[in-house]
Amino acid sequence: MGIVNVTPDSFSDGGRFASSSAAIEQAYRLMEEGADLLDVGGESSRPGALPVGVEEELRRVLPVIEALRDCNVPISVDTCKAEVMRAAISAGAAMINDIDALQGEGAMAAVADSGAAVCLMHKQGTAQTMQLAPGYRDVVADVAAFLAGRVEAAEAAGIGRERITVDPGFGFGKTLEHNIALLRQLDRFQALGVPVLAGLSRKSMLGRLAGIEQAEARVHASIAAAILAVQRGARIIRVHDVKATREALRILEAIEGNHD
Ligand code: 7PM
Repeated sequence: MGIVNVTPDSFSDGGRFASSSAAIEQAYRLMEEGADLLDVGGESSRPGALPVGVEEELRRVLPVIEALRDCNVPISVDTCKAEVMRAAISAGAAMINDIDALQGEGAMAAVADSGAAVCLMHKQGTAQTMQLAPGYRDVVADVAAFLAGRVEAAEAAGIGRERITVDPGFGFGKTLEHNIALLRQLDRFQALGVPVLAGLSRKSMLGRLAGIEQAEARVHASIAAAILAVQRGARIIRVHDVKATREALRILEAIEGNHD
């Protein structure tokens, strides 16, 4: 899964067209690099980030989904808002990536009323507060229990298991130690019976472990993390660096079997 961020370039005079065309170019680049799925996001889930309104989020993501709908790569949309989910699915999105795990107002119904797939992600707290004091009894058990509950709720709402993936949400209300435990024991999430998605690309846990300040310089650390995640059963890896990740996965596949 290649990451396509649609962020407004407030200092360019190119306006809306510039930000959506930059995102579309990025999407084509990632498809050429071998992405099987693209994750289009118009709201920053960065810890401490200010929320974006529905209208603004739609203005960012819809032109990108519409431009990509006839490509052969399915489009996921990173959003927590039911209105954005419905509009995105109507515009051709095949999947909703919800860091709120469909707990928001109307979100469960928006996906249930469609044929779209969904990624249910765990996070503790809100974007504003989640990194202040993360706490768990047993991080792997607690996150797995939360995700099991969300899978159950989604199924009860009419979303078939074949449409569901789960994600432990690396960096979302977790200390470095929590993130390490989750990656080390990622195989335990396979017991949930749905594919596991892992998002580790360029994250600060990797920066801290490898001593790399700049996010863009964390490519090699991200590759190592992606390989570790796939070895522990992850089926979808959310990454910025598709080409490098695919090259590394080809080696893993040659040695351990088909992870393509
Ligand atoms: C700043 C901090 C900017 C963190 C962006 C982020 C995930 C996700 C994100 C993930 C799923 C990033 C994150 N992370 N969706 N959205 N899983 N499903 O590093 O781990 O891209 S945003």
